[in-house]
Formats: sequence, C-alpha cells, structure tokens
Amino acid sequence: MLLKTTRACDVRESQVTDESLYIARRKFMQGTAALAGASMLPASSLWPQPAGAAISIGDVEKSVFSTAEELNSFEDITSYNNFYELGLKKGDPKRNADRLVTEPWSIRVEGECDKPGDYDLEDFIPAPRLEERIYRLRCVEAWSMVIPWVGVELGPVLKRFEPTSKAKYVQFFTLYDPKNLPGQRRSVLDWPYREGLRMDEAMHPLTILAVGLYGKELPNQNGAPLRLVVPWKYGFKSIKSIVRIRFTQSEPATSWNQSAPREYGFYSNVNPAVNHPRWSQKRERRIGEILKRKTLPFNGYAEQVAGLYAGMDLKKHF
Ligand SMILES: Nc1nc2c(c(=O)[nH]1)N[C@H]1C(S)=C(S)[C@@H](COP(=O)(O)O)O[C@H]1N2
Ligand SMILES: [Mo]
Repeated sequence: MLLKTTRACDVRESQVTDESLYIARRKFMQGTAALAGASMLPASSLWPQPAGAAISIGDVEKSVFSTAEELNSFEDITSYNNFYELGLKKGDPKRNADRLVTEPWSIRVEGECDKPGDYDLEDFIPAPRLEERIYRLRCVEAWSMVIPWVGVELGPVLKRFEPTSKAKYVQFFTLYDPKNLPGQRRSVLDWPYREGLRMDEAMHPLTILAVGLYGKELPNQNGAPLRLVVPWKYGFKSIKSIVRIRFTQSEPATSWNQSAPREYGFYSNVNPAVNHPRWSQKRERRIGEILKRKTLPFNGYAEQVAGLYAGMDLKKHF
C-alpha cells in the first residue's frame, strides 16, 4: 500500500514510462486503428479517422495533472459504480450496461451563449487533444478510486459555444430514456440527472470531459460516451452520459441538492471538515484496500483549486 500521499502535480519520472500505462495506451490506439480500417463505423466510435490516419500514440498525451498513486484495476472501476439510471446497487450499472443506447448521440447546447444548437459528438469535440488524466475520485459515500481517464479539458470545449457575459454557470443533463433505463422508471431522483458548475470551476484546467478510461472508450456503466470529471468535488458532480448543457445566469438546479438539500449542496467540494449529516467525511476507503485513509481538502487538489473559493465560507457553501 502506498503510504505517501501525493499531490496532483507530483508526477514521478517513473510514471512516464510505466509499462502498464504504456500497454493501456497501445490498446486504445490499436482499437482506434481497427475502427478506422473498418468499412462501416458504428456511430458510437469516437472521431473515426480517414483510412491511414488513425490517431497515433502521441495523441493521448500524459498530463502533468495526473496523480502518481496506484491505479484501481479496470475491473474495480467498471464493476463498482454509481449510475442510478442503471440501478441502485453497485453491480447494477455493469449488469444493465446494454440498456444505455449510445448511438446516435448528440449534445444540445443552449442558454446564455452565441452558438447554441444540436451537435453530434464529433462536432461537439471536433479535434480532441486527448489526454490521460489519472485522478482520484472521492465518492460522497466515503470510498474512493484512482482512475486513468482519457479526456479533454472542458474549458476550451465550452468556449467554442461563445458563452455570453451573462453566463455565470453551466448546467449539464444526462439522457432521459425511461423506456430503456430501468432506474428512470422509479422516482428515486427527479430525472433527468442534472448537475452544474460555476463558470470558473468549469473553465478550470482540472475539469475534464472524459471519453475513455484505461486507454479504451468509456464503458457504458462509466458514463459513455461522454461524462464530466471534476476531481476536487464529490463523485456525484461528475455527471455521466451528457446530452445537454445550458449556460445560465443564476445557480442551476442539481439533482442531489434537489432531492436532499440538507445533505448535498451546490458546491460539494470534498471537505473532511464538513460531515454529511448522516456520516463522517474525515476518512475514506480506497476500493481494494482495508485500512481507511484520511480524506484531503478538495480531494488533494487544494493547491490548484482552493483559490476559486477565496473568501467563501465553505461550511455554509458545502
Ligand atoms: N447520470 C448520472 N451520473 C452520475 C451518477 C448517476 O447516478 N447518474 N452517479 C454519480 C456518482 S454518485 C459517482 S460516485 C460517480 C461514479 O462514477 P464511476 O461509476 O464512473 O466511478 O458518477 C456520478 N455520475
Ligand atoms: Mo458518489
């Protein structure tokens, strides 16, 4: 077990050549090359390239924002999930994964921006500079994982839609498809799942849209084809399977805050000093480990993001 706590920017030299990561990246590239060579491309395949122009290995760059901590296994990351649309138990999302229909997929952009519209996935992120971002994910239920995401920074994606000066927040929605998604036939949440960020949080370089993990396209249970990842906030902010984003002037509604406002605030920054009303947030269990570890303010990303909240009372704005 790693006893040393690492900072987000603490990239070890060994990580750059780490063999398992290299193999994972190779797999992703082989997959992309195979798809590019196929005559019929499934609509879900991301950014099919013209023949002979398969994305080269250089196109998934390693990020300086990656943690050097030990990764959770692909198995852990894809079989222990929260995705209430696919069921309430941790094993349900994997079991029901094929209920999520990811093709065709488009994203509606609306609200305070000059370029609203319906965008196919490939137009929404036209020329992705894919990065591998190894982030800790801290669930509000006091467990955590380390996940090697493949994604793009959200900020430059949002800028293309030219948010107006009134755009102070951005809201995200998951698809609504109760015919197929078993969880949406029950009113555990007010569907569709929705989340939101303040614009400066959305523009922060740590905030990404993930399209893959472990060098492969996102499995459905992890939020295919496109999900948010905000590593300094509780996992529920990282909304899956996004179909709509809306730029707003005032703080947007978010699902967990709507369902239990005393338990889940809009900000939901990881904060060991603010307990959930029903349990402590001081410690967490890394999936795969037995001993609990201390939860760090902002999930260990304080150096990068604490400044966003200067002057705010984070016990009030939890
Ligand atoms: N649409 C949607 N997004 C969601 C959820 C959900 O139920 N529905 N669960 C959230 C929670 S509580 C967590 S901890 C993370 C889990 O992401 P993972 O299963 O990919 O690790 O997804 C978040 N995004
Ligand atoms: Mo969570």
